[in-house]
Amino acid sequence: MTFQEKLTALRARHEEFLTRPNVAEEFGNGIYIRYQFPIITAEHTPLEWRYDFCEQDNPYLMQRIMMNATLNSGAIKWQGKYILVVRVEGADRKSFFAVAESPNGIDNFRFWDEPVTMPEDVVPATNIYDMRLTAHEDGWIYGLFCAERHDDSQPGDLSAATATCGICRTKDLKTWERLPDLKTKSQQRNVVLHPEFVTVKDAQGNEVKKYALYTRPQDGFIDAGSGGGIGWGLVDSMENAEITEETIINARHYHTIMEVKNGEGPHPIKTPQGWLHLAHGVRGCASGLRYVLYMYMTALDDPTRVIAQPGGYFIVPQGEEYVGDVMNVAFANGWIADGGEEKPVFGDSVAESAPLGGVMHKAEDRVLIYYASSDTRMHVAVSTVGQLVDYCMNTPEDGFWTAKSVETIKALVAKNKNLK
Ligand code: M1P
Repeated sequence: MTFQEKLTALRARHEEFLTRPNVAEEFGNGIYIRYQFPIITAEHTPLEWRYDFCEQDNPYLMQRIMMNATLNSGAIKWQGKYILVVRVEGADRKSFFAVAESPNGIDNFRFWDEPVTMPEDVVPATNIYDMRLTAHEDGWIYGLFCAERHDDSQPGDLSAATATCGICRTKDLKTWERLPDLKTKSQQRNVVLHPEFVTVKDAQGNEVKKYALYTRPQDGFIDAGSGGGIGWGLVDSMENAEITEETIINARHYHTIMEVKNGEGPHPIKTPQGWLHLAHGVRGCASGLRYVLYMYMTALDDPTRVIAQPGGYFIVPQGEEYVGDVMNVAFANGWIADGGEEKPVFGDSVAESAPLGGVMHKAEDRVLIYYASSDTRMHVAVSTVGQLVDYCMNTPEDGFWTAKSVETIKALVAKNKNLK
C-alpha cells in the first residue's frame, strides 16, 4: 500500500466510525434508556491531532501524538447543536478541553478543528479538567473546572497536588476568558455555578443579588475528609470570586453509596416541582473506590433545601463500562434538558431575550445525561424531566439500616399482592 492509499483508508475508516448510528437498549429500568455504543472515545479525536500527514516527515504514517481518553464532559445545547466540552487526555497524561458537537445528542459527535486554548491563571495549572458549563442569567456561559498544581509545600513528594476551582467564561464557546480561581478555605473539586442569581438581604436590609456555587470542600487533593459533602456558597462577583461561608446541603453518610465522597454533577435542572440534581457518590471496597451517580431534588424557592433524596445509585458502570483507566467509575458533569434551549443573548439584546439561566422545564422535555465510564469514554442515557422527577419523588429513601431496607421491600411486595 502506498502512503496515499493508507491515508485514504485511514480517513474512510474514521469517517465510518464517526457516523455510526447509536442503538438504544431494548430493556431498561424504566428510568432512562442507555445506548449500545459510547458516544465519544479517544478514537473520535480528529486524525489531524494525531497524525502528521506529510509523507516525507512521516513515511510510516505513525501517530505522532496519541490520545488516551475522552471523559468527564460539560454539556450545553447551543444554536440547535448538542455540545460537549470534553476532557481529552493525551498519552502524556495532560488533560485539555475540546468541543465536540452532534446534531442529535446521541451519535455523530465530531470534534471542532482544534482543542480549546485556555488562558492561564496568574499561577498556571499543570492540569485542567472536568468543566461544568452554566449559561447564567447574567448572560455569560461560565466554565468551572478543576485546576491542579503540584503542592510545593511538599517538595519531596512528586504526587502531592492541590485542587482549586478554575473559572472561565465565553460568549461563543470559541474564545474563553480566564478569571481568577475561586478562593475558598479548603481545596475544591466539582464546583458548579447555579444558573440563577440568588437574592439575599445585606446588613442594611437591602436586597442584593449573589452568584451561588455548589462546592465540595476537601481536606486534601484526594481526600474529602472532614468536607462533609456537597456545599453551597455565595459570591458577589465571578470576576473575583471568594466564598467565605460554606453550608453543606447534601451530606455523606456511613454505609451508603457516598460514604467516602460525593460531588455535584452539572448544574441542576429547573422543574415546577423543584431543582433536579445529578451528583456522584464514592464508596470504598476491596477493588478500590466505586464511583456511581445519584440524584436529589431541592426546593425551587430555596435550592439549599433537599426535598427528595432517592436511596442508592441512579447509574453505575455496566458491562464494558466497568473497565478502563480507573475501573468502576461512573462520573457525570454534563446533561442537557432538551425542551428549552438555554439562550444566552449578549450585549444590547439581553433585555429582550427569553429568561436566561435556569429555564423552567416541562415533564415531557427530554434529558440527555452524559456520563463517562471508568475515566475512559463518554456515554449517553436518555430520560425525561417527568421520569426523573417521578424517580426522585417516589424512589424510597435510604433507611441507613438493613432492617429498614427489608421493610421497604416487603411494603412494596404487600402493595403488589393487593393489586394482583
Ligand atoms: O477517578 C474518578 C474521578 O476522581 C475525581 O473525582 P472526585 O474529586 O470526586 O474524587 C476526579 O479526578 C474525576 O475527574 C475522576 O473521574
